[in-house]
Amino acid sequence: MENAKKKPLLAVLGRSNTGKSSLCRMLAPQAMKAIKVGKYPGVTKGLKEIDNEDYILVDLPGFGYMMHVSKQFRDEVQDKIIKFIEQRHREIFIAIEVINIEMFRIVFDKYKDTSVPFDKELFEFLQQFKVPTVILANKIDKLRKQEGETEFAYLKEVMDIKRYPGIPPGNIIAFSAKTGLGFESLQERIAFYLKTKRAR
Ligand SMILES: Nc1nc2c(ncn2[C@@H]2O[C@H](COP(=O)(O)OP(=O)(O)OP(=O)(O)O)[C@@H](O)[C@H]2O)c(=O)[nH]1
Ligand SMILES: [Mg+2]
Repeated sequence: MENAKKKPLLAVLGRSNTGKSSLCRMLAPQAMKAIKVGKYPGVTKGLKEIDNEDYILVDLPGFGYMMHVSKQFRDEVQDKIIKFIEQRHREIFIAIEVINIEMFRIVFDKYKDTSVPFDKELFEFLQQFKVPTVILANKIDKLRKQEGETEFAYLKEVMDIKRYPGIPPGNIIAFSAKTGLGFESLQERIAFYLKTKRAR
């Protein structure tokens, strides 16, 4: 038990309904039943920690709209996510920020002229704490090949990760929890950061 507590954390973050829990199921198939997945935003309501051999997998609720809950509950959930990052960032060996690439441009462009859009804000927040971060352009299977490439290029351009020397270009991955596209690249990144964390 004592040992389990010392395992580093893999945190899965992002907006609601982007496929965070679906990704967690891929990473920990043995815990499939304990991880809820659903069609509406707001399925995951609390932080779910799953012991996954070398690390603790943390499936978090989504930022933004949640169905079937009050605004007060939603605000509390969002507070919890922020506190989790602020208080436990040293334990996180990798954060995976999951984006729904099908919707990314629409949501991003809506806010880009008036504020820092949320997806970028979350990434920057994690960088303030120097948390190694991988961005997944999930649901790429929903777009035609050409469109997928265009949207993925747009994501890379606006997230502008090259401003962060600690984050290599390979940390943005075109992904599909449905087809498994990108899963090998992600696993390579996870193994890399796990090894790096151990060496620290
Ligand atoms: N086509 C497609 N659907 C996906 C993919 N990943 C997830 N989904 C679907 O998207 C919906 C939301 O998935 P979840 O994994 O529950 O998303 P979440 O980010 O955990 O959602 P919240 O917990 O509500 O924030 C489900 O209907 C999934 O089956 C994907 O790569 N492709
Ligand atoms: Mg979820």
